[in-house]
Amino acid sequence: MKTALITGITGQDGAYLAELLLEKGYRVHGIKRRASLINTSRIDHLYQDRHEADVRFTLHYGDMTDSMNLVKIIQETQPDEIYNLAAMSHVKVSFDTPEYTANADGIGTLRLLEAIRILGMEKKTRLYQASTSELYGLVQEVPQRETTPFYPRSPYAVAKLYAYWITVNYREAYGMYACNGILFNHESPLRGETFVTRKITRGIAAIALGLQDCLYMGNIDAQRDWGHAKDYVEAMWRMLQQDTPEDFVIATGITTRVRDFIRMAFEEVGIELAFQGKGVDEKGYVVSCNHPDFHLEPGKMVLAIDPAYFRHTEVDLLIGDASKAMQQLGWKPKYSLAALVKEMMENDLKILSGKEAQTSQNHLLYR
Ligand code: NDP
Ligand code: GDR
Repeated sequence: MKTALITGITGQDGAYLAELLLEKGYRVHGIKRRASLINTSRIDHLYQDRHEADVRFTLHYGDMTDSMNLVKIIQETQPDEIYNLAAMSHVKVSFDTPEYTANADGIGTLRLLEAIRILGMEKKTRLYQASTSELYGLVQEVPQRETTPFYPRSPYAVAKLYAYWITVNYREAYGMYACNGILFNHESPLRGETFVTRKITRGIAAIALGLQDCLYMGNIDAQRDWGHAKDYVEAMWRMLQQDTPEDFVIATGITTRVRDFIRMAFEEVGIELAFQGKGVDEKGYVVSCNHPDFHLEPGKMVLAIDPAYFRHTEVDLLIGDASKAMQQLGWKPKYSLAALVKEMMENDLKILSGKEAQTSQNHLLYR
């Protein structure tokens, strides 16, 4: 039985990856941070009481900023594979917390690599590093592939650039099996509520249910290559099963504007949206609402631009070329964007229809 250690197991990808590895018969250890409230809602269905027989799922308290803790957990768990998914992963928040982001996302990766080396496990333990399409930043070439030059545009992306190169360096310097998955945006019903897709589906569900008046957005002209997180964790696993460690782009090859994601999500609740104007003057109005369950007054403003959500430096266009992964890993995405939007909308309608009324000020809590 193989043993895996997942950092960031309480996050979106950590939850899907833990599920996948348990299905494959792995013993799974995860690192979670101590929080004042329980933060394991995405993985509670996997929890096993430690007094049960044949426990294959175990959580350990830890943090990417704590070297000694990481050494201890790796020594205790002796993993065959480590998936480093832990990160302060919000691009806009990284402008507010740049030093912490560098520490957790950049130096945190170094701490893991050094822990493996200090423990003499560099020939046993394989490492997956959660690299990102944010590394490409300011457009140099499209579609972006493994050879496209990087030009990071946020403290988050710069921290991830360090993590990318230190992973490559440890592979070359110490012969470690360590590789970077350069993953483009991937979403799901488990996506954090402050990332754009989930903010949209949750906001629209709240509007349709009469719990919120208006969705306040930032730059809706940004273009993203969106896939489903379930497909992407499969690629992570495949990267660690090869004969030699290499870096791979994982993407769908299709890019979509944020405004078109918004339009698709509104369509799920029968609302047809007319965009008027450009940039900060942009307003959306309900033209018609034909859904039997939802009734909104015609002409009601349901979308507005709030510059508070603009970024100091933006990544305008991401579109990935995953042909290397398709050829070498035999990977390809199964979900379409339409299926993803539908699944996310259905999930948020279900969650919010069982909830207390929210105020239209809720958007202030989102980033
Ligand atoms: P999430 O934000 O959903 O999850 C991040 C995880 O990291 C959470 O479990 C979080 O814990 C944990 N974490 C944050 N800081 C620390 C820390 N200092 N020490 C220990 N754990 C920490 O991210 P995703 O699941 O979406 O992404 C997984 C990884 O992949 C991240 O590294 C992200 O940067 C990267 N990535 C994501 C992409 C995407 O589109 N989703 C695309 C490309 C890369 P807690 O629950 O306590 O907050
Ligand atoms: P991103 O994801 O920055 O690509 O990073 P996010 O969903 O936050 O933004 C995508 C695009 O939407 C625009 N946008 C808004 N974004 C947010 N969050 N809120 C808004 O109101 C809003 N309005 C417009 C953004 O400006 C941006 O252009 C994600 C994270 O998961 C990273 O960890 C990961 O590395 C990359 O994807 C690949």
